[in-house]
Amino acid sequence: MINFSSKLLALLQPEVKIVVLTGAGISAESGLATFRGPGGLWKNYRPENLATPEAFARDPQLVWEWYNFRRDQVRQHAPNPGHHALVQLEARFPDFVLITQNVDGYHRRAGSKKIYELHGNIMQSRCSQCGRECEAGEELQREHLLYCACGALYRPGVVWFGEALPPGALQSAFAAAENAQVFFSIGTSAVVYPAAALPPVAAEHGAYLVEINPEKTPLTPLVDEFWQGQAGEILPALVHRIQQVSA
Ligand code: BV8
Ligand code: ZN
Repeated sequence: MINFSSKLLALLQPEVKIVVLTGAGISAESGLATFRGPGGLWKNYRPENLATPEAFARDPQLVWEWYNFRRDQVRQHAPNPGHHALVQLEARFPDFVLITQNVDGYHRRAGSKKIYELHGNIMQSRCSQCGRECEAGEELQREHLLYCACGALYRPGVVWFGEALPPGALQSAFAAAENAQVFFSIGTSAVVYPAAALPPVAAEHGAYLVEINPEKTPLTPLVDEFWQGQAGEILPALVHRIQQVSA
């Protein structure tokens, strides 16, 4: 069990500025495959080779097959206690911001409100020509491909490797990281940029850095506390401990 330090518990006063960055690991206990862990492969393809504009240009049908498979996974599973514990933290701390690399929409589904989705949302589609956006299922389907009313192909509403992140969300995420007093990096391998730059930026600006992951990552040497384990167990325990000390 994690022994939450008195130093961290003392920092977690009601007015504290908390920022949380999550990655695919927080959805692992929901049953969704992570990118780089076991199950991250799909039909022997690596995500990095499919989540690119080049892959979509080369074989849109294959890319859509992968995204439709992942959309079904998202529909079949649900947020887990880790997502719900973050909703409780947001309710307890007014100055709380959640930044996610995940595209599964599980934080919003669990009830989180102040979210910056850096890599988009898999349950949305965007026209590759006119930019029109729609929810999954509203597209015109022909064979395995999805078309916009303008006749062009829809693409999944996510940020692919080599593509710029949504500028608004990215700027807000860095501004939040620079002002954070406590920054949690949860369930991310900390290798995908620019998201992976957020925890070091927070630390450089004086934030107390906490990492939650069953494995060490390139970020681990930088953090103030490394809690080795599953987010779905550690986060509810943290919420419980905070309730105890403030009771
Ligand atoms: C950009 C959406 C420029 C799509 C995703 C060389 C060096 C440095 C950078 C680069 C480089 N070559 C290329 C780059 C840039 C590249 C990059 O960083 N590549 C990496 C691989 C080196 N970045 C980009 O291309 C970005 N764009 O730079 O554009 C630009 C600028 C201006 C104008 C034009 C262009 C775009 C990056 C976004 C890519 N899209 N997703 C989709 O999902 O289909 S990224 C993808 O990786 C997911 O979003 C995922 O979330 C993200 C990061 O992975 P993680 O979330 O960390 O997941 P991972 O599986 O890796 O790790 C899971 C962790 O959870 C593990 O540590 C595991 O131990 C842990 N875990 C497991 N179980 C649990 C757990 N933790 C807690 N509890 C558990 N139960
Ligand atoms: Zn269109």
